[in-house]
Amino acid sequence: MADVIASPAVHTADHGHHPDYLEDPAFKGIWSWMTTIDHKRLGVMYLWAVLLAFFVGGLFALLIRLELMHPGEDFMTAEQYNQAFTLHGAIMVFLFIIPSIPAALGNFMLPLMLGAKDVAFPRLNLASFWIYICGAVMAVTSILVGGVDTGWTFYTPYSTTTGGAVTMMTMSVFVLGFSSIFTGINFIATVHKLRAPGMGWFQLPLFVWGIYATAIIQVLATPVLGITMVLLIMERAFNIGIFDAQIGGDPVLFQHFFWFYSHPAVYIMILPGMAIISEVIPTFSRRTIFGYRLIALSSVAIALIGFIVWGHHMFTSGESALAAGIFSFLTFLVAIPSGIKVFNWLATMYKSSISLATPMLYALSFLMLFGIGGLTGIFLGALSVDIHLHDTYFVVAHFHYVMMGGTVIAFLAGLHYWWPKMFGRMYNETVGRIACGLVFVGFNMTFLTQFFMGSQGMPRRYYTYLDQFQPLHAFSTYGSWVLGAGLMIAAVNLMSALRGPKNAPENPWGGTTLEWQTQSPPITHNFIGQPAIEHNPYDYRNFKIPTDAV
Ligand code: HEM
Ligand SMILES: [Cu+2]
Repeated sequence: MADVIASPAVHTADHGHHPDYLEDPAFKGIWSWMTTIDHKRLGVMYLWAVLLAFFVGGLFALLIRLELMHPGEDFMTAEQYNQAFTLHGAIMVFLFIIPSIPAALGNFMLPLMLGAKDVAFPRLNLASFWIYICGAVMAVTSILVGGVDTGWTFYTPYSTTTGGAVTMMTMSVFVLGFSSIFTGINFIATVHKLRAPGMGWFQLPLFVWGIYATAIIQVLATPVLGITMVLLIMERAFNIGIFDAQIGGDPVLFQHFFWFYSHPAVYIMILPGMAIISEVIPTFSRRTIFGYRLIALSSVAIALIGFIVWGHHMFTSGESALAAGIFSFLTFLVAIPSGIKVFNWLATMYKSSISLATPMLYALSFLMLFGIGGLTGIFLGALSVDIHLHDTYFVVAHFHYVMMGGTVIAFLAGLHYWWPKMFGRMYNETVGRIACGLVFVGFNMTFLTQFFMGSQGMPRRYYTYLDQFQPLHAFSTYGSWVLGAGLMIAAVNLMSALRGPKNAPENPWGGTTLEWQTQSPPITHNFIGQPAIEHNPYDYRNFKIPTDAV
């Protein structure tokens, strides 16, 4: 790793207190927020929007779980149940999890970590936000004008023949895609062009590498989803026949198009989560990260290999044995760069004095839950096993362990890690830890049971089931209540801190990356003068931990 460039730090404290981005008199009033080109304000606006989407998606999840408490119709008809899981999945994927870390936390932290005043294209950043809002309004409208019952995957031929607001929902997915693409373009240009002097690629914080790899997928894969949605809308409107077998089309072709985007898309969801864990673990282990370069490059490796495994979603769709064999082999390959990250995180903690603050508790939860999610992915990548488990609750449990147990838990780690920096307030640590415990226990109650049900043949997307599954379904539902309670307590704890005084120090956790060299919350233009690279990221041998760090 190249030597550090020594020059005087430009800690804002040296220059007295300056108005922060939240209270800057130059930017007062709701209009200044709606037209802001400040990456920090846009990050915060995305944060509230994705948290609202998570809340709505979570409500649908609790309704699904409540209906599944007993076999047969409890308070939903079969049709309503189909709509509920479709909306749960679509909202959670397109409105919450894809923008959650890159557009909210990434937008706020990326320029700060690079020592820049903003992203490369601030106006495009503002436009991306409003395109996201337009897409969200269209998605919500589709709920109100008939709903969608196709599943979040919109498979043909059902999606081209069923009623409801499929066209409106797929239009909203098409629109949301542009917000994702533009954000990706913005972040790639920012990392290439706005790094502080002396910050080479291997001086970048690992969060930046994760967001950069994610941006590559956002720009390359999302257009494929856009084209797929347009073809589906054309098929519904004009029966052009591309997915209609009766007139020479192929309904399975839709699955290839859809998963060519949606498998890389799962890395748009998990890579930013992994990137947060690479920030939190060295900080609370007070230890230089193990294998910095391998972690950095494994993010890019995951992004690239992720483009060549989509066929593992179609092992039971009549795919040729050769194609299935190749996709199965390539799927195992993805486990290698993911394994490198997990190994290096564990090696970083080995024999270090770990501080169990809330962000670190979530990071440790991530390691366990993502571990289970990743390993069960290997089960599903094995042909003979997947033939048995495809479309069962084993698959539902697997992707919730990766999406919820992985990304959402990492999102919570990042939120608690950067909350003092974003809003200048510390939250109640004890309540934070209790909420984390409830989330961990509730999550495993909800989803661990689903592995057992799935391996015994419980199909997904059914509102009713054989009596033998009732005890496990009931336990899973109780778990979703504990999980919901934990998430609620975490949210109230963070929000109530906003009513308190700005008591957070510049660097409450003793982090080494540049965002901790700014005021809490940061000033409008982030730094006074050009911040300097004083040491490499996570280099605790050359870093003096501030006295007021917890
Ligand atoms: C908050 C706790 C959550 C609970 C209790 C929950 C529960 C469920 C359940 C029970 C199903 C299966 C429905 C069925 O197949 O009949 C499901 C499906 C799904 N969930 Fe979740 N979920 C949660 C969070 C999430 C999150 C954070 C994501 C983010 C990606 C997500 C994405 C999905 C997707 C994509 C489906 C498939 C929907 C479909 O089959 O079309 N869920 N969820
Ligand atoms: Cu996949």
